[in-house]
Amino acid sequence: MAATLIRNGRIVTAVDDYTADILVKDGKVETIGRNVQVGGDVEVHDAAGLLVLPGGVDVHTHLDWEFGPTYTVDTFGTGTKSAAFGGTTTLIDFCNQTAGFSPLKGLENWHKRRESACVDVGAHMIMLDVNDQSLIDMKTLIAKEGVTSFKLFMAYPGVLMVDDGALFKAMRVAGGNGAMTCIHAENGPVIQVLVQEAVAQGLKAPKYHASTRPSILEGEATHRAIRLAELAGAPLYIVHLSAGEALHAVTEARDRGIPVHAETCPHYLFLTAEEYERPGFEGAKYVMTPPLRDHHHQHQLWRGLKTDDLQVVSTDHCPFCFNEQPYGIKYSKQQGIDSFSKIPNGAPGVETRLPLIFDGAVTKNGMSINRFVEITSTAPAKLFGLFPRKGTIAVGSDGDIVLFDPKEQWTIRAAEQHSRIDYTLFEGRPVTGRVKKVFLRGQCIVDGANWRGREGMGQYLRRAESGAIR
Ligand code: DUC
Ligand code: ZN
Ligand code: ZN
Repeated sequence: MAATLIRNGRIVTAVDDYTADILVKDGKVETIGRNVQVGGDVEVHDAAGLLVLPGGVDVHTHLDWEFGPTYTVDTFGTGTKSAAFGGTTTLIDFCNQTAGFSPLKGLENWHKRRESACVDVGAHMIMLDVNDQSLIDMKTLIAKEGVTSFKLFMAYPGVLMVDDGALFKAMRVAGGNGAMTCIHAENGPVIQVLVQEAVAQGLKAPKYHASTRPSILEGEATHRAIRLAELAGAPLYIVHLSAGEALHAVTEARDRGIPVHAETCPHYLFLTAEEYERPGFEGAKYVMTPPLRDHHHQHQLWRGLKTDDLQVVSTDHCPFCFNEQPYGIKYSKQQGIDSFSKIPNGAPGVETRLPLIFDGAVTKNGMSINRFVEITSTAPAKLFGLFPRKGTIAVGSDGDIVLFDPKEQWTIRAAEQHSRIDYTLFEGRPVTGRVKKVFLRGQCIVDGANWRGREGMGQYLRRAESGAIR
């Protein structure tokens, strides 16, 4: 592969901030220095005036994902292209074990779908059926396939939920073999009661999605997951944390030295449950799980990012079109037009994570650019066995690099994004800070508005041990 030189940029990692040139050869950073000299066969990019950041690492996406009777609308091709335009060069995507089948079979199916990926992708395995054989298969996934994290659901009884005994057994195997347990922490059976009661009373609008999933049930499940992980001796990662009660449980455990980690998502940081009051069926766009919360939770999430009780901002990119598109009804929110309980749970976001967090955290909230890099790239790479290959700019690391203009002002528009989704949660929102160029292993794949990547160029990431920031 040809070499690439990025000149004169301000390189910012989770710890560094300096101006230098970066030479990437054969996909890896070869040299970082001043006035690096190269021959005419090297593609040169001038980064003067721009930030030079490690490619974003988004450890929570659902591409081409089966969820009950629904499917997310992005293929790996479209979802990863969208990620690239948003400055993200690494995804860890969720792969399902189908109940009654081995998780190894789930991985095999996922590999067929991920062949069209344009950026590098790893897999978390969602365990639906925890039994003697699947516990052995977990060890195979860790040792042979580089799948070093597992997600288990405490919500969705009858669809995705596993009981506490299964949760505990899976945690013990994961923790004992160098893997992270990721938990969707909401009390599913109690939510089911609330949903059934609401439906019986004829409450149909999208806003009842939020009122039937109160934050106290996220707090309870988070606390329970932490206690089970503690007993199992397993590191834990709470996905899509939205509620102050849940953060309180994480903070308390971390203060006791328990290896508990958590992510939140841009929608919980910037949007509130008021979105469900939109006219007509519009609130369905905001139906994701957990739901958007009241404003006071946001203060706590920002506090958590500041004090490192929250380590990661990921997207939970789980796109279902608002209107039925040529792909069909099973990919759209319209499935739930008659009842909030049938609205597919999930929202898009993979393309807007970096600009939203840069704007909301760095430009408007005083977060350092180092911390911005840490929560969007370095910490997720470390927690999930990808560091230092991903998550930083250093000699020997992959040449995954983003040139970012911290001053450019622009407006988020769904029509300008690259996902198959037909809306964004942030339509019309002005932001400062924009991705200008993106390099995947040294190759320029995004150049302003131009796409220079291709489907199939993304590599599978066989990950090392997960579960700790070392
Ligand atoms: N949990 C997720 O992580 N994504 C989509 C739906 C859900 O419940
Ligand atoms: Zn979840
Ligand atoms: Zn998710």
